[in-house]
Amino acid sequence: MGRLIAISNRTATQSANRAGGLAVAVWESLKSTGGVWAGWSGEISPGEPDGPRTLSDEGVEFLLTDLSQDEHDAYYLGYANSVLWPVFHYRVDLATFDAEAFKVYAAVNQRIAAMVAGRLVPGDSVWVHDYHFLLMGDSLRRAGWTGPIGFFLHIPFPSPEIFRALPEHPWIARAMCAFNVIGFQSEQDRSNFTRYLVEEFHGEERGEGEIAVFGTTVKAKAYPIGIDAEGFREASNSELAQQAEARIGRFLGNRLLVIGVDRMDYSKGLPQRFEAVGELFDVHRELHGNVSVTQIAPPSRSKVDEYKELRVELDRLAGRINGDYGDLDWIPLRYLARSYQREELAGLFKIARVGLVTPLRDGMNLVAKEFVMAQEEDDPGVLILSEFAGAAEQLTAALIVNPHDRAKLAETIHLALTMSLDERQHRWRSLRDIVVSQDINWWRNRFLKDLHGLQSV
Ligand code: ADQ
Repeated sequence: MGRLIAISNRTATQSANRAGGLAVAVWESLKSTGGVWAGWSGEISPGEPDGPRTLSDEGVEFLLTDLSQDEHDAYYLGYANSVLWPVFHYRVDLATFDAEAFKVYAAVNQRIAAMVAGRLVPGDSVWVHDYHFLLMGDSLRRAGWTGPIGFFLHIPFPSPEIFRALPEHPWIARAMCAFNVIGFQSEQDRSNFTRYLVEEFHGEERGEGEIAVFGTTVKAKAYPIGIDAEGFREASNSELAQQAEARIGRFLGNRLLVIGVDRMDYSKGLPQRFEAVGELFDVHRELHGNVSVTQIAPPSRSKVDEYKELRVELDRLAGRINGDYGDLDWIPLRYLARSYQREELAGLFKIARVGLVTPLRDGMNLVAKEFVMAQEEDDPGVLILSEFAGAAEQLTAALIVNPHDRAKLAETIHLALTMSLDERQHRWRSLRDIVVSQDINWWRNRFLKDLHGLQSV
């Protein structure tokens, strides 16, 4: 089998970026297949970026480029994070449409394509990741590469009505069809993309996910991403996990722990979650002093204004709940705006009675799967999962909620806190079976099988 070449904006050489599910997943898959990982170095160069740098780590070779200040502002902060991210998460209202930013976005796709194309040899397969590089298939073709190119979208693909809000949608769709295989997190995303091509460009579905459109054929399928399930279980039994358990245990006492762990992002539904927690304590006074909610949410992409506003909003909501109900020896809602190591999170998940995973939109959400793997069979916690997370298609034994329905969410937390051991075990076993059988290797193998099936293109 030829080499695998992965292209993604961030690469795992940047430890600051390892809080993202993308980095964890790609790193795991590249390490096990051996490969090359191309992307942004994380550095901004004062002038035009120099040629690429290479380095290697644990058998993975990195091919990295700096971004110019203009590229960083217009491609990364601009088009990717202030247009595509909000629109693909159904927040057209938050998008700052900017035709100039799109030009820079396209130019960065082309520049990185040229950097990678020069290194490709026949037999290689290219695997492009995420919304930063929607045009990469087309850019690589223009740079002369004729071999297989797969693409995996880690975030949702919106319904056609929302996608059409993007002024550049016809160009993006046409460029995406230069990929041979397009992977989505969920059936919902796949069907949104297919429906768009059918409605807008008279695409024809040919079965097996194949769509004939723009004079070519593209394969669009759902490949729900998994986690390193056994690795996470081990992490939950590690020394660091036990230390984290002991530390939070001193604060918890006999109280039940409800935990949420998310990057601070408006897609994660944190204000709605905090409001539901407020409602829980408004309605269920018997829980006062007996339940502690801890939300861990480290800021990310913090240079974008909406995230700063979100932080202010969360501070306000947590202040209200703790001001109303907190006592000398009880803080109802603890909110920690910082990052923890994977093992520490695993330890916290393990002793939690309830995991709150309630994004307004999420491609998959790996925290839901990690929470499941950290539980112990003799006393498992309950997962509450948003119907708008890709994970909801697989994790049907979770308590599935609409995160906008504050009263229902509050009642669902109550239900989870009072659920019998028998039901908790029953639900958890079926969740565990899915997370274990559909893990990161299952995801990678399914995708690469389809990509490698194309060696002859
Ligand atoms: P993210 O939006 O980053 O990923 P998610 O899938 O939840 O979301 O992955 C987050 C990862 O970061 C998890 O491994 C989690 O443990 C870790 N993490 C979260 N908060 C942390 C904290 N406070 N400290 C340390 N680590 C933390 C994008 C898409 C998702 C998709 C993934 C993978 O938005 O929908 O599931 O890619 O495809």
